[in-house]
Amino acid sequence: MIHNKSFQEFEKAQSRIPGGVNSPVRAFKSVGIPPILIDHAKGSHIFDIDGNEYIDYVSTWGPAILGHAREEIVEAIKKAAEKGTSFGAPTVMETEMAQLIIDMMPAVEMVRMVNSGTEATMSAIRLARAFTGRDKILKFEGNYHGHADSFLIQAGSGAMTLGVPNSPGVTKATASETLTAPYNNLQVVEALFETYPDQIAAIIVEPVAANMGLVLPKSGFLEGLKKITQKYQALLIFDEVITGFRLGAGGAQEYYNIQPDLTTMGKIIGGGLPVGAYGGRKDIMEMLAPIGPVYQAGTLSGNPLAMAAGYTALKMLKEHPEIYTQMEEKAVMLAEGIRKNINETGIATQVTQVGSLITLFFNTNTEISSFAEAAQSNTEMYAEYFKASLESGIYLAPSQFECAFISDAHTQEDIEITLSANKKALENLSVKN
Ligand code: HOZ
Repeated sequence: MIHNKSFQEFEKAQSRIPGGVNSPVRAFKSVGIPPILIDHAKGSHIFDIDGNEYIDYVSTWGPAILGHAREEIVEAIKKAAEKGTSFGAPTVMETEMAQLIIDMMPAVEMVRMVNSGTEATMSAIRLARAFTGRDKILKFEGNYHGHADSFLIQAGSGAMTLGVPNSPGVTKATASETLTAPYNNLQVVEALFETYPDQIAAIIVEPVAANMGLVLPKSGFLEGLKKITQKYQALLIFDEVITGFRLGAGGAQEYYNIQPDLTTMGKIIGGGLPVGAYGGRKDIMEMLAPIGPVYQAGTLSGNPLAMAAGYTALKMLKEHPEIYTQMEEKAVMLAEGIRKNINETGIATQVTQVGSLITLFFNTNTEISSFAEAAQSNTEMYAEYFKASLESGIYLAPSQFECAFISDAHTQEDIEITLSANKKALENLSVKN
C-alpha cells in the first residue's frame, strides 16, 4: 500500500501540533511507522487520504458502534444543526437524553452531561469527595480514566503505551491522594482500606479493563469492591466510558449485575460527537450546583448537536437488543478464528474477548488479569503484526494496550477477510521468530 500523502501531511502536522496529533496513541509511535491520515469512513470501513481502504477495528475507540456515518445519526445531526449549533441554555432534548440514560443504565437515577470521558471522571471524583468528606481515591494499575491529574498514576492507554504511566506535571500532593492496587486483587484493596479506613472517598474502576488491552474482571472481583465500599462507607464508581452501552444496553453494571454508586460515561453516548456524562444515586447527584455546593459547568455541556447524535444512537441500541447478540456472535467468530490460527502457527499469544471487545496479546502468560501481566507483552511482535495487518487492509489499534471494537456494521465477510489476514500475519511472525 502507498501512504505518501499521509506521510507528507504528517510531516507538516508535526511542526504545528505536538507530535503531529491531538491525542498521543494516534501517532503510531509504538508501532514504528508514521500514522495514516483519514479522509472518511462508512460502515465498518475507513479510507485514508491516499485512497486506501481498511476494515476498521478502532471504531473511533468505541463510538462507531452502529458503524461510521450511520444514516440515522447523520440525519439527526443535520436536523439539529439547522436549528442552531449551541445555545448555552436548556433544551427539551437534554431531558429526553437524561431519561433515556436513566432507563438504560440500572444504577443511574440522575445524570449530568459533560463533553468528554475525562470531564466525567474528574467531576465524579470531586462529587465523591464532597459527598463523603474524604480526600483519597483508589484506582487500579493499568485502568485509564482520562487525563485529569488524579488519574495519571499507573495509568493505562496512551500513558502505558508511551511508558509514562505517571505523568510529570502532576503534583506530589495530588498523586498522594490517589492510591493504586493491582486489578483483580481484592486483598490489596482491603489492606488499603484497613490502612486508611476513613480517608478513601471512592474506588474508581473500569468494570472491564479495556485500556491495557482487554483484561476481564475475575469472578467475584466487582462484587468484592461493592462489599468493601459498603463496609467502609466509600463510594463505588464504575468508569463505563468504554463498557457503557457496549457490553449491553445497560453497560457492565447490567452485564455483571452490580450497582455502582456513580457511573461515568462517554464514547457511544455521543454517537460520534464529543460527549461524556456522569450519573448515579439521586442523593449524591443532588449535591451538584445549582442545588448543591459542588461546582461543575460547561458552555457546551448538553450541546444540541451532541444530544441529537447521542440520543439517536442510544435509542437505536435500546430498541434493537439483537444488535448486541449479533456483535457478540461476530466477536466470538473472530476470537475463535484467531485462536485456531494461533494453534496452527504456534505463536505465544492470548486472545481475550467479552461482548464486542477483543484483544490479541503477544504474551506468554496463560492468563492476563493485571497490569503487570499485560505489560509483559511483546510489543515488538505486536508492532510487526500491526504493520502486516495494515498492509492487508485491516486497521487495528496502533498499540498492544488497546482493544479491537466490533460494530453493528461489521459483516461476516469482514470477519473472514480479517481472519485470513490474521493467519498470514501470524505465519510470517512464526517464520521470523
Ligand atoms: N484514549 C483513547 C484510547 N483508549 C485514545 C483516544 C484517541 O486517540 O482518539
